[in-house]
Amino acid sequence: MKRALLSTVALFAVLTTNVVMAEGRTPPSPEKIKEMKTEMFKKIDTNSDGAISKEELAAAPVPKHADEQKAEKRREMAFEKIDANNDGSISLEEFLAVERPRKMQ
Ligand SMILES: [Ca+2]
Ligand SMILES: [Ca+2]
Repeated sequence: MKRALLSTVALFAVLTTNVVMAEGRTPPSPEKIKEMKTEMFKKIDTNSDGAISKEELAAAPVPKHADEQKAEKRREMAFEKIDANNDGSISLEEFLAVERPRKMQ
């Protein structure tokens, strides 16, 4: 369970890093984070049906230096973690419910 949570945080960190970098250096407000997450959701939801399928998540970009196999496993685990009602897709609500990674020590 702990490992799955860490993977979610790792995935989320990877996804948000791109957005934060695109947004500049200002620390984002909670509203901004929600907005960013919604944007991110829309980006991953390529067929715009309001839910992220496993396939869509698998197609989401990963950093080039990332180990493909590890990234794949992480995504699998993250998917299961985020999909709170286990219906096989991630709704925007479920996506927004993902906690922001705490500050790394
Ligand atoms: Ca979709
Ligand atoms: Ca779901």
